[in-house]
Amino acid sequence: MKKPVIVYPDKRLKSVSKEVTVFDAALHQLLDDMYDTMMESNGIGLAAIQIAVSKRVLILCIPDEEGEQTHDNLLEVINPKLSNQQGTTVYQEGCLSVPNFYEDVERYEKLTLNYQDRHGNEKSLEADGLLSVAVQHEIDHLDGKLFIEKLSYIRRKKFDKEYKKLLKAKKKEAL
Ligand code: Y12
Ligand code: CO
Repeated sequence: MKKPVIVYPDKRLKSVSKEVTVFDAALHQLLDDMYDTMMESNGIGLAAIQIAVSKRVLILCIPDEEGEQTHDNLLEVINPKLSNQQGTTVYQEGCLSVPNFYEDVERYEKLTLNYQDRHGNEKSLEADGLLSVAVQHEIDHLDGKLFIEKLSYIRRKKFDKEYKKLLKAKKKEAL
């Protein structure tokens, strides 16, 4: 079932999520709810904290060459650990918790991701390109960090101004 996505400046987005120790039906339900939420919100990635669940769980569904997001491409990642980070790349990032704002962010180009699947099995993959960028963006959520914290001083000021305006307009709209 689709869940509400919490948005900046909600303080819960700053919290460090907890390791998963139990791989049970409740975890599977969380993963299924995250999938529904991400797909119905047109996202390519989502961390559990974005639906207010403080667990080290994230999902990714990177579009294929035709731009299609298929269930076969769904990656469910629990207790992720990064290693072998190499190179740098710049990608225009967006986040369901920071609506209407997209900015270039520098990240590692390539990395190794170790994680557990929904049954607790240990997995490993090599990532580059958009997958690598999205993995880093989502792991940052588990550590209470948002992509806007990686912007230069000037770009961050621009964001603060634009976002303030947006929140004001949304408040007015709700009246
Ligand atoms: C590059 C690109 C994305 C990531 C992390 C995952 N981020 C997302 O999946 C963001 C999705 C997103 C979707 C939105 O909805 C539509 O476009 C219809 C959206 O919309 C608004 O802001 C209104 C914003 C973000 C990492 C690296
Ligand atoms: Co995000």
